[in-house]
Amino acid sequence: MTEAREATQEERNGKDSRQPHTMRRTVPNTSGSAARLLDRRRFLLGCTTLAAASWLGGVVPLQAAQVQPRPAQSRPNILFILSDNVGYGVLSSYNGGTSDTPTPRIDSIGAEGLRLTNFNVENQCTPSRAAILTGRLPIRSGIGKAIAAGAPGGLHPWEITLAEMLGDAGYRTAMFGKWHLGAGQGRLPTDQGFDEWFGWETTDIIYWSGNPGMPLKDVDYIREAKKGETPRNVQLYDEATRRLVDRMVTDHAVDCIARNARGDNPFFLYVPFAFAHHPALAHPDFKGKSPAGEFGDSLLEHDHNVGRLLDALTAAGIAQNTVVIWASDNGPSPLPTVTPWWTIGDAGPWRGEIGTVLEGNIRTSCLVRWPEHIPGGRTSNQIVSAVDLFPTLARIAGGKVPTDRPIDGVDQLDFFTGRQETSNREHVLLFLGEKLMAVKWRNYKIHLQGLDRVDGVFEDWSFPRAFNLASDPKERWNIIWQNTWIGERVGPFVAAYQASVKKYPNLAAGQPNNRLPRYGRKDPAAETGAEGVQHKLESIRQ
Ligand SMILES: [Ca+2]
Repeated sequence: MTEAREATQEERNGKDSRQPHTMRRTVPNTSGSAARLLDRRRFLLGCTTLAAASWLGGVVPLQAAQVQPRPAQSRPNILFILSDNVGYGVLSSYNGGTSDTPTPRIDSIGAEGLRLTNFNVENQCTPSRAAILTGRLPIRSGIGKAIAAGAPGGLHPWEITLAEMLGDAGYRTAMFGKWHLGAGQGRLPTDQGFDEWFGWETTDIIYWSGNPGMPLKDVDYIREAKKGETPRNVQLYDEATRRLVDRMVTDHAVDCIARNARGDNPFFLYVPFAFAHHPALAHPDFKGKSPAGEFGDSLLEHDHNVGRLLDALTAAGIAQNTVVIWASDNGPSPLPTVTPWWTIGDAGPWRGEIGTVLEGNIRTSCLVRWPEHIPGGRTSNQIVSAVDLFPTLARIAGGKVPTDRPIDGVDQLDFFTGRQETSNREHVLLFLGEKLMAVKWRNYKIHLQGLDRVDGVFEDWSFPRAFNLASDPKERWNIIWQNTWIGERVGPFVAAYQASVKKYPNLAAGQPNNRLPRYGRKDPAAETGAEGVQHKLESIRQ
C-alpha cells in the first residue's frame, strides 16, 4: 500500500491525501526537455536509427482535477449499453440515414443528448471492456488483446471496476450480457462488483460449444448468479441460442429496471449486448425484416431492444434521472472465413477493422443522454476515450476514483454537460498486445508500425508515419516528412506513460489472483490473500 503510506505522509505534511487521482492533461511545454529531445534537425538526421517508441520522448505536465461529490438524493441511475463490433457507419445518426436499416431508438439517445464523433476505444473486445470498467489503459491490467473463452487471463480481481466504485458509492449494480473479462475463479462479474449478472463470456463460443472434439465446460454456457453465489449454467450458448440471447438480455434488463426503479439507492445497469459480434444472427421475429441480410435484421432487432430499455425507464418514471450511454467496444469484424460479408457492418468514413488501431476500429459511435444536465442535439468531434467514462461517472455518482494506481481516464463531465466546449483530452495512446502502435493527437495520428488486418502481418517500418485525419480519414497519405514537428508534440504523452509504468509496473498477462502489484510495499505478504482484498477495498474508501 505504497500510495496509502505516501498519503499518510502527505497528511502529516498538511496536504489533502484524498485528492482524486484523476489527471488532466495540459499542453506540453515544448520549449523544455521535449524540445531538446526532438530538435528537428536531430530528428531528421538521427532518428532513423532509433527505435520508434524511443523516438517519442519527453515529459508531460499533469494536474489533478477537483471532483466534488454530488448530494446523495440527486444521484442519477446509470444505464450503460455496450454493443459489440458495431462500426462507426452503422447507426443512422452516423451514416446520414443512407442505409435502409434505420436506428431511430438508439439515435434518439444522441438527439436528446450528446453525439460523440471522436470516441476512442481499444483494439478488441477484452481491452475495450477493461478500459471502460477500470478507467485505465488495458495494458496496465495485462490486457493487450481479446482472450479466448476459458483461457487464463482477463481482468485481475485487484482492478477496481465501475461496478465496485459505484457499488461502494451506494449503487445497486447488475450486468446482463457479454463479459469477456475472464471466466476463471474470482474473475466473473459477481467477483468484480456486480450484485447480479446473467450472461456469457464471449460469443465466439457458439462456434465450438457442443462440438464433439471439444468437451463442454461451464464457459460454454450462459450463466447467472447473484453476488456470493456459485454461478448456475442456464443453457448452452450455441448457434440457435445466439439468435435469442439479446432478447433474453433485454428481458432481464427491463425486469431489473422495474425492480430497482423505486429503491432507496440509484442503480448501475451494464448491458453489453451480443449484437453485432459475428455471426450477427437475428431473433426469428426479425428475420427478413431488412434488405441487408442477417446483419440488417439484427440491427433492427438491436434498435428495438434498446428502445425497450428506454421505454422501461420511461414507464418506471425514471428517464429524467437516468444517465444513458450507448457505445460500441470496437469497429467492424470482416472475417470472411467465418462470416458472410453482409454481417460485418461498416466503419463509415474511416478505414480499418477489429484488431487494428486504424480509425475504423478505434473510433466508434457513442451517445450520452442525461436530461436537464446534458443539452440535447449536441454533436462534438472532440477526442474522448473509453477510459474517461470511469472518472466521469464517478463524479456524477459521487464515487471515488482510486488513488493508488494510474488512472488514465479524465473527467469529462463539464464537457458532456456543455459547461465547456472542449474535451479534457487531446490525445490517445493506442496499443495492440504490448506494442504501442500509434499516438493520436488532435487531428493528427502517428503510427509506429503498420497493421491493416486483424490477422495481418506487422509492417515494421523504419520510420513512423503520420496522417492528417481531417483531410485523410482513410490514413493513406503519410505526411511525416513535412510535419516532423508532430513528434515533438506527442512525445511527452509517451514519456509520461513510460514514467508511470516505471513507478507502477503493468500487471502481467494472466497474472494469478494472489499476486497483486507490489508498488513498493514494505511487506510483500500484503500482496496476497485477504489482506490484498482489504487493500483493494480501502483504496476506494480512503
Ligand atoms: Ca468487440
